[in-house]
Amino acid sequence: MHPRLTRLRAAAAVMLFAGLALLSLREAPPAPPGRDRPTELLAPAASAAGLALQPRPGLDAPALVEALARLGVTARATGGAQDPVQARVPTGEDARSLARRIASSGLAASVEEDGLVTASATPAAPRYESGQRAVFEALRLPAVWSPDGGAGITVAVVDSGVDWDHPALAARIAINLADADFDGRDGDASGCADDIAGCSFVSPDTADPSCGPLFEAPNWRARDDEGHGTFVAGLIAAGGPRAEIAGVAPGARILPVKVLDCTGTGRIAEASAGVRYAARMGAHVINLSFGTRTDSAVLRSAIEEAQRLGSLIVASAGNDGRRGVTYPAVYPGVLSVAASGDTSAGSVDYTRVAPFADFGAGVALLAPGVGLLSTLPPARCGQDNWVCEDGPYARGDGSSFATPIVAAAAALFWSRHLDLPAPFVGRVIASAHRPAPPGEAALLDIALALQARLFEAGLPGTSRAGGASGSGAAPSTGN
Ligand SMILES: [Ca+2]
Ligand SMILES: [Ca+2]
Repeated sequence: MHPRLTRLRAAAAVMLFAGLALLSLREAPPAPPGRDRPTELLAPAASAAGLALQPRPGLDAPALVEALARLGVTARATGGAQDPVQARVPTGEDARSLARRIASSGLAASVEEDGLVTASATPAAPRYESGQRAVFEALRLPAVWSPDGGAGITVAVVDSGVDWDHPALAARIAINLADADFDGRDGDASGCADDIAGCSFVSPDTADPSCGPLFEAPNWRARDDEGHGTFVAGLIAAGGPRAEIAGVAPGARILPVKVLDCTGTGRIAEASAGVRYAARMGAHVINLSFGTRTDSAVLRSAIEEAQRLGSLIVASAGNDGRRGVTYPAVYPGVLSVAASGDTSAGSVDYTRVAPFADFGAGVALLAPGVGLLSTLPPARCGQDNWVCEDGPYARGDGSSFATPIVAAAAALFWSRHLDLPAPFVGRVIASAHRPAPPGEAALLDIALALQARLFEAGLPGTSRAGGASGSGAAPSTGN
């Protein structure tokens, strides 16, 4: 079998057509500033120390500083007459209120939070330059990447498990201290006994007979005997001093949830149980790099419950190279992702859909899904066409692997706006892309996502912390 086909297997395994589910995501991007308002106002965080202002045409920076002083605002020019001006947020006023005040004065062409671009850092991981730079640059990620990007966010990888001993992942696993006593009981009512680091829902009764030792599900041993889930996890959050690659959101935590067996195949019931568990555990983002061609009331209900509990679901659109996508990617509110990476011109063009990826109006976003470098359990190197490159790292292709890039982008954005509810985060990410042809998805633009214009989009009054939450304790951060 062609290696690529093998890597695509998990996405195809648990695999109808529909193209309407994401309308709700696509219909309401954050509102752009109205044409009648000359000042462009980008959302400042309430806690921002300062604002960055672009002087309006005809007003130079020193004149703007003087005019602001008359409004009681301390400001300084950063350079030349047409360079930006920094305004300090006065004690007793929040950044948003100050931004609105300056915007309504008409003195500035634009007003925004100052400081978003200061987090810039090039990943120092040894294999970044040779193995990842092209992908990061296609995503416009390097300018906003940081080693703690995604901090405070838990991403559930509902997949074949995760190798939690992997040097690039060991420090990135969400640890559940509420049931870490190994007494055989489900002490925190999470639905899984002693689930210190995730849970497996794969049962010996339904797994492929070729799989190794399996335990009665649910079981805390969410180890990865396929490799697919570990590969997904590395793309999201690989990091730490021993990591040789950089995850998109290395500050995020991974919650391993095993629903696919050693052949990358799973059952609807087990996958649905895994989704429900992830949501109960407080996962902000749930990554589903699998799909089925059959609509399922059970799976749909699990997705709805997870959304009710406040999770954002990101799912793979499938790998059949045709128009239309798979379940659960088409369910309402699910962020559906297809792989990009057109190799027809000899080099990889990440702005175009990959030849094997499903596409069409149901796909919210494209993300790179060809030639990706990520983590693999060492025991899987050389097995089933996984080819490791000098250590427990391998290359993979597929919409399965484009999906976690979008999940990680959601983690990066959410990490900066922790009080936003999942549907809002989903709308911001779905609208952060390169220009798209009518009716088609386009490549995710992470820098754009992080500069999203929240102002006027209306910050909802609900929050994850204050809204409905699961009975299970949220995973705490382990080290
Ligand atoms: Ca226990
Ligand atoms: Ca438990």
